[in-house]
Amino acid sequence: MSDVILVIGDKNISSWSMRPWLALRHAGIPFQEVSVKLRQEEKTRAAILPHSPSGLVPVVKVGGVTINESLGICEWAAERAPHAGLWPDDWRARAMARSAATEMHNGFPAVRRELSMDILGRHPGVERSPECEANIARILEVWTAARAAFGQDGPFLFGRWSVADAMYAPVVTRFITYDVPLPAVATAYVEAMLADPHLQEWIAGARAEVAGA
Ligand SMILES: N[C@@H](CCC(=O)N[C@@H](CS)C(=O)NCC(=O)O)C(=O)O
Repeated sequence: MSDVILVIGDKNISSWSMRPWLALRHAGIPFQEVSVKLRQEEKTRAAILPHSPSGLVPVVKVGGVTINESLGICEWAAERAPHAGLWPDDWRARAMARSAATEMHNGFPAVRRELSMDILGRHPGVERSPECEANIARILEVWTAARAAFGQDGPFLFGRWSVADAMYAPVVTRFITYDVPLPAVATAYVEAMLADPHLQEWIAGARAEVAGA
């Protein structure tokens, strides 16, 4: 049994959980998965707190420590599996990938608020505020710049799959859920992400959880 425990929320809606889960899968790090049902008010908090003093998921428990924050977990995964290449090799690409990942981690509040993750849902008619449109435009700018500068070696933002892709995976599913019109470069990226077997496994897990709810 693995010494790594990853505590996550519901796969259909927990965008923050999806990111490190994908990173651990891509890194080939075995882990025990513990799932907490979100949006149950005090019950959710009571279920999370024994695992995570921050009261939030995702969290990794390993070696007697607790690692919270999705990006912090991805960084730990990159260190734990250095040969998995969770960050690009080239320092320029790596710097840009870190910048893209952190911009996602603390940015795009209108996208997060107005287009909340609902992988299996389809809500094409949802109105978007100007702030949300501006967030979307900036995301597309980040994707386009990454693909143009470093996309030669593969279909992901920096060619090979990286933590930057983990951070934007929930945006990919949101663009589908809310039927956001995309330029060709973004459509190709979305298709590549959806073809990723690990993302497919996560989506299948979401389907199973929703069916069993
Ligand atoms: N900045 C945190 C955000 C984590 C977060 O907001 N998690 C949500 C679920 S996606 C949560 O735990 N909510 C607790 C609740 O719903 O009670 C991260 O990057 O991990």
